Amino acid sequence: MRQTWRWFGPADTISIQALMQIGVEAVVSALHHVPTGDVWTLEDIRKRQRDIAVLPDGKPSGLAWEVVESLPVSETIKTRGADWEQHISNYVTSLENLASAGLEVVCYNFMPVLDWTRTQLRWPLPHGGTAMRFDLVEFAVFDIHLLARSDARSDYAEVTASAADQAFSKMTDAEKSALCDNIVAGLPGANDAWTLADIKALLAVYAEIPADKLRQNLYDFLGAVIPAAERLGIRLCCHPDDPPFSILGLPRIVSSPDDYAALMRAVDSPANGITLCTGSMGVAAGVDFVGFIKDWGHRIHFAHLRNTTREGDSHQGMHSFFEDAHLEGQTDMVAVVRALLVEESRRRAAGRSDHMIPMRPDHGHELLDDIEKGSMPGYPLIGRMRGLAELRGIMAACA
Ligand code: DNO
Repeated sequence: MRQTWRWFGPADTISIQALMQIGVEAVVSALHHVPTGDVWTLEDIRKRQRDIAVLPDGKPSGLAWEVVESLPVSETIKTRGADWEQHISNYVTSLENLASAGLEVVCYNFMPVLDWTRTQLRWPLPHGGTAMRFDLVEFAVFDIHLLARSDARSDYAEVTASAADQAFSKMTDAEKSALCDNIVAGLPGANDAWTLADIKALLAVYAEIPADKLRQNLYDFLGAVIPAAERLGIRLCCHPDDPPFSILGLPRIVSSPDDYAALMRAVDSPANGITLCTGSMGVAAGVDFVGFIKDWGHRIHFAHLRNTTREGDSHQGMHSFFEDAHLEGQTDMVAVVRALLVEESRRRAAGRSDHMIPMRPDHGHELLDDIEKGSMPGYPLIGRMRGLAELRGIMAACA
């Protein structure tokens, strides 16, 4: 597998020189400064390529930008809003510019309103490091009391809703605003940062968009952009919903292997592919990753490898979880990597030029100096290095 690393651009506190020392083989990046829906210009894309390939002293880094994560899909496209055609045309222009610059793998997601979501960004672990966590009671505090969404209460088990009432009654103003920020202010790489008022306005729009309609909007988006991707030699790959269940009463339509099977069949083209994210899909109990890779591995263009552990009871598919060490959560990472390596050999035998699947160690605990250095939530240096080192060990042993 191709060992990649997510780099957030020149503002990232981790340098390209550091990636060279880590032994990263290629870089995952995005033009985070471009507002969602606007065109990514060729000039901007080339500048990011240079930032990666050329070190400040002018020497080559030996690294290149190989995966785009993400070219975000605007709310206008997801909701099929008034400027849909303009946004589609901008998306296609961005794909054309990426292809002109030689980029081929483009990740996106179709999560309504919120991209990945956690309630705690630095949950203390017994060993002194920290992990990210999604606590259902805290999320219910946000939904029922801070956002005050009508009907929110009925989405939770009574025991969760009353625990949320209790927790809310004891929270300080600072704790309330920290919880809001964690959920709505946008985690690294999320499409947009919102205010509570924005979220309320968007929820009103989605009140008219049940899951079937959102699924149709996804298929309409793909119907419009996949022919362009095919023409340009681009492999789009949809990232799953994180967490893989409905939140805030919003539909989530790319949460499970079955959702992916439907998505792959709806637009049956290699350009319509998958970002396998073990950490997102693996939050649901009983996901058969090995079977999924056997069935749909030929359409997996990118892999995010990380692990989670579910906590407590589940209600309507929702539950708490935390981000565990890469080899310690509930997903059998050895089995996943082995299955991906088998897929790679199938591709080699079939003569596919894309036989190396780019993978990245997704997220990581904050460990040692990460804590003092104040890294971006989920994206610390040492925690991710630990993850990559462990995954690299599995790859070497299974090769
Ligand atoms: C979180 C990431 C997501 C991901 C997007 C893909 O760490 O995996 O932000 O980049 O959902 O579109």
